[in-house]
Amino acid sequence: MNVQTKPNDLAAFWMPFSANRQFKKAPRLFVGAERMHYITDDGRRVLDGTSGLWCVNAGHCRPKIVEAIQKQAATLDFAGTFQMGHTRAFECATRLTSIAPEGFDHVFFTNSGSESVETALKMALAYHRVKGNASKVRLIGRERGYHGVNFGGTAVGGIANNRKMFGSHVAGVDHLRHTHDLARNAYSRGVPEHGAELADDLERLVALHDASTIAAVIVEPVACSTGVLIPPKGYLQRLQAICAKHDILLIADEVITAFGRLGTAFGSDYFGISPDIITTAKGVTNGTIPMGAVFVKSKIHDAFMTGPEWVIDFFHGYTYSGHPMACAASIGTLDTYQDEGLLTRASELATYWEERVHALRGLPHIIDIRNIGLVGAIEFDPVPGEPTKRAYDRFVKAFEHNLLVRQTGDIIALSPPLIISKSEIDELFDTLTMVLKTTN
Ligand code: PXG
Repeated sequence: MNVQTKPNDLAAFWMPFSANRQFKKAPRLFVGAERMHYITDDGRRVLDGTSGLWCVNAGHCRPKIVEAIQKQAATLDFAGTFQMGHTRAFECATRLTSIAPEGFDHVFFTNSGSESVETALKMALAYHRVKGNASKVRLIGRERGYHGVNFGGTAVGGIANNRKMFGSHVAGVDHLRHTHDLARNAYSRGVPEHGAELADDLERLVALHDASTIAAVIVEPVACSTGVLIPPKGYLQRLQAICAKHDILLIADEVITAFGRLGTAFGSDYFGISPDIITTAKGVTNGTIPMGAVFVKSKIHDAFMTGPEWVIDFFHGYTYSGHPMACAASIGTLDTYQDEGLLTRASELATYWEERVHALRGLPHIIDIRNIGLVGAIEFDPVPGEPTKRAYDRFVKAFEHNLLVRQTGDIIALSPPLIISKSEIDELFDTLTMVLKTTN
């Protein structure tokens, strides 16, 4: 493989969610990838412990996906889907609904998780309006939630750094309390025991604002970006029941938890919940071509199909909604998931994974370890006065030792491609153990 691709100038690219000046002094650059590994510009093979950014669920450069994209590029490069169509988009939507949880019979295409979230929030508002409940306009998120970076998602999101610079331009937003409870749940294996009652926080917001003003609640089944916060037993069911009681739509933001991450096709399957709308992206194309998909129950979709047939039913969409290349990539991805049983593979590996991640307990500075499906998180006590440094230093050191992990706050998150073998799980944790033992 040609590794002579080091750019000679890093200045022009203003990198997202990055410490640009620091990165450009000591860049970490990839030039290739294959299955479980990235290849760096200096020719090292790095074990991908994060599926890129939680998206490459089937591993890198998989042949069926590569071939589908190549063929599509040479056959139909672009066709819009506003008042026109192309066959790939319909094929892709049908394939997607066939693996979705019961009742999710319709798909609206976007280009990212952020756009899926905006789409779902707007759908929820418009749904109540077409049903004659125009006063239901409030949107409820959760502290420490992440729903992308557009205005709606930023507003319902609950990460202070993502919000504080940008004002608050979406009116009528409130937040549930988060579910992270180290005092009661530290070192839980899988779903923690304590905290289902935190779902009753929604009743508090209903009492405050009145249900007649609330359109939707959006939560991630597992809040991954903010450090893998796993909901306590019964919490999501309780939240769903309260939403149903007050005619509040429940949006499950499954941008990370869909497509096999927890060992089921969707996170909603794992937790046995049935939300009204499910947002996805990332794994829908194995990260190859940007795409998002919002899954909708017929109850929502059909509510829009009541006016004159020639009138546009939902005034929303993107130039690239259902882009042919993305649809082809998604079909190739679904074929790969299906051929290799990847949507359930995490459940087969979960016990082995859990043992290895919890075996890190006792290494310096660790204050909690969490796991679910093929997701792990290690939380550290912060360096006094220097939050995030503890985990950042470990992330850099792991990369130097050919392992890619993801750092968020003082937490390291792990989410390898679902094709990982047991010996690669061993390699991942052997390297990490060495790194955690030898970093201050
Ligand atoms: N919702 C959820 C639940 C997400 O996890 C988004 C929306 C936004 O998706 P886009 O495609 O617009 O980025 C996300 C994205 C990390 C990390 O390391 C997580 C995300 C993105 C980048 C990094 O935790 N999640």
